[in-house]
Amino acid sequence: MDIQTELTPLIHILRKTSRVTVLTGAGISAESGIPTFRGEEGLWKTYRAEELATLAAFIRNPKLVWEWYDWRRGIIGSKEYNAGHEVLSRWEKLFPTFHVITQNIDGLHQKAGSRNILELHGNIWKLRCTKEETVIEDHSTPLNEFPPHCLDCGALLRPHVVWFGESLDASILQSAFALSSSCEVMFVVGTSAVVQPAASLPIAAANAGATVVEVNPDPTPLTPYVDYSFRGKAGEILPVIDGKLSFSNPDEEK
Ligand code: BJW
Repeated sequence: MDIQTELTPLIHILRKTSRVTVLTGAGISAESGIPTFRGEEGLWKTYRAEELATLAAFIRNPKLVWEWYDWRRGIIGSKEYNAGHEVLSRWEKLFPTFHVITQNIDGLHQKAGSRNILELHGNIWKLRCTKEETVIEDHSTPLNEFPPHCLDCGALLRPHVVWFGESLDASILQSAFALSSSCEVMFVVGTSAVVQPAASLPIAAANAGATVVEVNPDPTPLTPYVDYSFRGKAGEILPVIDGKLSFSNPDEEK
């Protein structure tokens, strides 16, 4: 079935929908030039998560971990949001209740103008004191010091991100599950849906009766459970949905 035909029933649903939640992953930023984690060109092909994205790795070698994050800050800082981020920012004004839950730490949803955002895995522009837990925002690339230290107490600063084996912020996670189980439509955009607990959010939405829509060039473990699966890039599929939503009659405007 071509995308236009498959879209028609979804557009009818979206027209009557007031509560939409979107879960995004690295794939939505891929078209901005930010590497994803998994897949042929993903970061985990070249770098070992155990050596760079765990607390044990940071304790063992904070300088190495910070050099890797500084390199990624350099890449992310030089990139712009894309058409996929833009559509989601527009939808915040279109639907009465609209939230983005992102696994991304790149801040591109905010840059695109989205405001109702939950960052599940933190933000690469924030640094956290390992002693006092205070969080500061710092956009300098490169950082002034490797590893950086807290200006107040001198303790090591760490990236304010969630590494493997670490718990997500409890109130953010609680809100994410609440938004997932109370929405009428959930979009799942650009995530491999393998990392927990984020991957459970669309299942919570489906279990609560939401229509679940996946946008991804590749199938994921979630694909068998979704209602609509659009195989393609977020920056191409989301504008098509957005364009069709703005026509008065989705059956006529193809
Ligand atoms: C496009 C595209 C385009 C390409 N358009 N799409 C229960 C069961 C099993 C394991 C666990 C479990 N609970 C916890 C775990 C352990 C672990 C986990 O899930 N492991 C699995 C890998 C097996 N989870 C955790 O440790 C979490 N903590 C936790 O649960 O605490 C409690 C606990 C601890 C220990 C045991 C039990 C409970 C924390 C997870 C933290 C994840 N952190 C990272 C790094 C963040 C910081 C950083 O960036 O440096 O988060 S890892 C990495 O994966 C990053 C991402 O946010 C996350 C998800 O990746 P994402 O976004 O899906 O990206 P990709 O690359 O995987 O996929 C990209 C997709 O885009 C692909 O599908 C492409 O096809 C697609 N795509 N171009 C649209 N243009």
